[in-house]
Amino acid sequence: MKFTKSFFLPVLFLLVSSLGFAQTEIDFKVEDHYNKREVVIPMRDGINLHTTIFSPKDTSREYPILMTRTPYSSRPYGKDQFRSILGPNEYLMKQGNIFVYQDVRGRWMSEGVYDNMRPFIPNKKGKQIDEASDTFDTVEWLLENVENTNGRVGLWGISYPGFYATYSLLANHPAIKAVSPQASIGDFFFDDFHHNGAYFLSYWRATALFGYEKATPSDTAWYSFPDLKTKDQYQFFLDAGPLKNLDKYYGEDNVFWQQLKEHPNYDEFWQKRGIVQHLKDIKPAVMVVGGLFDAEDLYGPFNIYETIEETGDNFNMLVMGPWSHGDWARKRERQAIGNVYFGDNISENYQKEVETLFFNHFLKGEADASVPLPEAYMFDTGLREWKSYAAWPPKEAEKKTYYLGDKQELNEQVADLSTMAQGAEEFISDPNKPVPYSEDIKMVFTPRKYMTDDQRFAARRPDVLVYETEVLEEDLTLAGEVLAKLQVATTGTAADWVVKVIDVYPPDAEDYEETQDYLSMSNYHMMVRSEVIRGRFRNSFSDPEPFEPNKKTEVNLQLQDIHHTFKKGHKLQIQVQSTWFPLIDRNPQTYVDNIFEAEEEDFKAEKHKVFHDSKIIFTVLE
Ligand code: PG9
Repeated sequence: MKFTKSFFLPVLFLLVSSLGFAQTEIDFKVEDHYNKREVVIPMRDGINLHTTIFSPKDTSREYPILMTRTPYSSRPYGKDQFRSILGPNEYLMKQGNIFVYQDVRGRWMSEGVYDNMRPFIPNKKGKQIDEASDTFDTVEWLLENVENTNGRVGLWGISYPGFYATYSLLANHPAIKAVSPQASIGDFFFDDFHHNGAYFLSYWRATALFGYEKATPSDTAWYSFPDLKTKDQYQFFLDAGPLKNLDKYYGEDNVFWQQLKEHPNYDEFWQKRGIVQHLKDIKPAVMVVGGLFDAEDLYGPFNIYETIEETGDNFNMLVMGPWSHGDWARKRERQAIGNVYFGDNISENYQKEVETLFFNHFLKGEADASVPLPEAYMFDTGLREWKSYAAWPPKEAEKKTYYLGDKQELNEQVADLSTMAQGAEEFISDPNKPVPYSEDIKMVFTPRKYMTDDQRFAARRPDVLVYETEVLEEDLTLAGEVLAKLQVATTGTAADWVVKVIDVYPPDAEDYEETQDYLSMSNYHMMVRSEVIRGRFRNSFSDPEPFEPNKKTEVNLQLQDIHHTFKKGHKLQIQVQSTWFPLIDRNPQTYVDNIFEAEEEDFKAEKHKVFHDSKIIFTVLE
């Protein structure tokens, strides 16, 4: 945010927000307060998009339009079928807005052909379309055909709808005044289906949801998920063997599965589908929202916020809470992820005091710099409290280097780096006995709980290296990115590298209500951040290269930002491993051009080394 504005005072912010809310009714029924209208809106190329409009029955005043565009359907369809809640939260619903839900092109009741992460076309000609032109044409139609609008439009969306909200920033429609991309996909090579080139095998079932085309508008699902006849995801995917064996579940008609297989590198196919690169000189007010433990889309929120911040002078803020994917939109008294509890009413307070304030200010209010919201509203997941910053990462943060030292110690100081550089830890990485990413057995649509799960099960495996500090004598706050600069070698010609940042709780840590029975928070190894890079992409995501066997090689891996205080009495731990199954697919560890075409015999156990001059560079707030 570049506005010069009054210094942000938390007490002002809380005061304004508490005054802004009429007593909400206890039992609010949408159909008692809103009229529903279902229309098809023609786009410039003649394709009709199914759009549902909810207008307040009270026509004594004007309202902004708040819209979301989704590939997941605007259900329930039918004039007298109503959702239980409209909009991003119940407060905005009860205060009165015009809410619009649209099936994006090629999905559900809309016409056209779907294109995953449809590429943005900067200088569209004639009837050329993309999601920006579809948004522009929709806004034009709504302003001309919906009564009681105040002429201002806001958009919001979580995950894929967050991508379409982000995309709306490129529509350049003057009526679009406020956009909140939430857990937005930024780029499918770094969000969801891949992380730094490693294919997320755990998303394989989701390919059914996005891969099949439909010929006509449909109010029922035209796709189905494969019946794998087991709930044991690790065993299923291990028994399946090389990725090519999964073809028996998806045919040529699964367009997205074919695209995933044909584009294993960050080639033009993926590059042109990334949205972050286009977010320059943005005009509408933006509030980027995400979860610090969001397993699906973390790259998106941080990189969308950062790119807008670097290139625009609009109001642009970041909110990152102790949330998994989309938690902030749910009302849950106790906010917990897996075994770890973070506090009460965190999502409700955010909805009431941040999200509603943002949209009211820019869609109904002054829409200027006076908005009492901070540049970065960040939850410290170690202290379990919110912090407000004038910049993200905080300008006062500094880089601090730790080494993956001898005796698997995580050292800030090293005596003799040249000696260190000769030493290394080594382990056998066997793709036929990969490190599980979780102790959980069940097949899930997309894994989430592992983001805070206990990592002791991994720490006790010989193919996981563990480096940790002494018990901390004072709090250590990480606020920003983590950069792993590994020095590695392998007897093979290909390898993946996984780095995990772990908060080791003290032996006397108390259990939470949510802590699983077989576990205890005593000595809990809480995952705080984790990331993987497919080693072939260490120098370029577009031009992969093999490792030279036994040659010491640098592999740099950027982990997504952290905002976590490792409290006095805890330990900071780093784990390094080369398999993470079946979160990601197995690397054969023999270099092949395309792992989707690897053969059984390509998969070989290899000896990997991590040298002691490998380092982790943290962003630390003193
Ligand atoms: N970004 C999420 C997702 C995309 C593709 C597959 C699975 C999940 C989402 O839109 O929920």
